[in-house]
Amino acid sequence: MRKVLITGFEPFGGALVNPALEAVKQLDGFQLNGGEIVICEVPVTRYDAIKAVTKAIETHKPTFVITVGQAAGRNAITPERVAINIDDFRIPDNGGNQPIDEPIDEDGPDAYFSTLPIKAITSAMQEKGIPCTVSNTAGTFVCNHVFYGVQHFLRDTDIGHGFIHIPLLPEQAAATDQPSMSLETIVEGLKVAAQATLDNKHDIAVGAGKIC
Ligand code: PCA
Repeated sequence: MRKVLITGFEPFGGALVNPALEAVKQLDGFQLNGGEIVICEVPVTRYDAIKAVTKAIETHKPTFVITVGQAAGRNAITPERVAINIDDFRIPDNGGNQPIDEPIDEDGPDAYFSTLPIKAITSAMQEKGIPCTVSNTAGTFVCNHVFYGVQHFLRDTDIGHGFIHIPLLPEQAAATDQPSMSLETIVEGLKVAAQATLDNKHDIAVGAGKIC
């Protein structure tokens, strides 16, 4: 049975919930066509976050890993294309760390691309009526940090990994002008992402480019 490890971050920045953690809690043990979802909770703390995911990889021995985090301001589920080798935290993480322009790995390459079929994932969600677009930046906070660190850890393996950002929940956005998405839609979207990952050994050639 192939396993897809889906990880979710704890709340950060003073928030009481993180939609990523709420969503993955509902995905534990979900049966895919030809696989099963396993989950893990990840601290929003530099390096501890990478360790939590690599420990879960060693425990579960998944075929694929999908790391998931919240992105305030996004109006769709957004599979990330690229992780960059930089920590530049606008706010302290949950461990009080606030690096500015420090490399995540001094000896690592500048960037890693997602090894998930991000276009196939995006198309599969859109076909189900779930708003989903490819993102070309995972930021420079703990989500990008984990995306980069896990890609680096998996660089010589055939385990696929990528990061998906999700919007705020309606209750988080209620008193703001931020976009949001229901937990039900986010959970469904991540199930579709996991299934599309299992179903697409190679990504599909669909344009998702952006002009600035
Ligand atoms: N989002 C933050 C870190 C944890 C999370 O869920 C980010 O985008 O970096």
